[in-house]
Amino acid sequence: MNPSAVLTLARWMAGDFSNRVQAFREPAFFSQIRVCHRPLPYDLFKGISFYVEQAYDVFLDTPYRVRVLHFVPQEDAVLIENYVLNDPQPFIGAAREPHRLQQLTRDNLEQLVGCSMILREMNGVFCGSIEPGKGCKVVRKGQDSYLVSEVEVHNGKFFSYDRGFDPNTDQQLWGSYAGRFEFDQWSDFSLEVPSFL
Ligand code: CYC
Repeated sequence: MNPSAVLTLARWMAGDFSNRVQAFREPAFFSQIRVCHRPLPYDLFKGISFYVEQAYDVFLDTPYRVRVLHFVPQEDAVLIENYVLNDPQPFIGAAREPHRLQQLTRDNLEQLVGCSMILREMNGVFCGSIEPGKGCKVVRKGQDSYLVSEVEVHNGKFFSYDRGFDPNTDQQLWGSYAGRFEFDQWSDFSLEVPSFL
């Protein structure tokens, strides 16, 4: 993917997002969730990366998913590697207090193998899914699952659809049963995205 498209994707993803509209429309199916993608300093990976907190709106201070995403440009796509923090505790809340992210170093990060997303641009939209192979293992409530994830990124909103499936029966074990989450941008951090790759 050409560098300017990679930067456009990063700028569109940089922000605080909420599915409030969807959660009010279909409260039985969608909790109200916030996803905050905070750009990290260029030097961390010598490239584009984000610190991510995903939380129930009512428990914003205790996110249920804290990750780092690293963009790896490819010939005609961008690979987004997903990382966990070995010690997330000192960083909780830093998505909205970005000066604290200066303390984040690579030795605190562990890549989730098999869990990279592959995104391509089509007609001014970025679409992607988990890398093939059913290799993204997620253990929830003591049960093994593999992740199927799809994402679509627009200017000002994104859609995501994460589900876990049983490795033996391919039955869905967790995630949305009513289609994708629809997130609208509430804050814009695009000016914090590095201006080069
Ligand atoms: C897991 N969500 C994941 C994983 C990926 C993504 C790759 C597996 C690795 C991990 O545990 O982090 C999704 N990663 C992405 C997307 C991008 C990316 C979309 C593109 C930018 O780089 N997910 C939602 C809903 C919510 C949700 C709002 C309710 C279904 O979009 C939850 N995602 C969710 C959960 C997990 C997950 C609960 C498993 C985390 C775990 O328990 O380990």
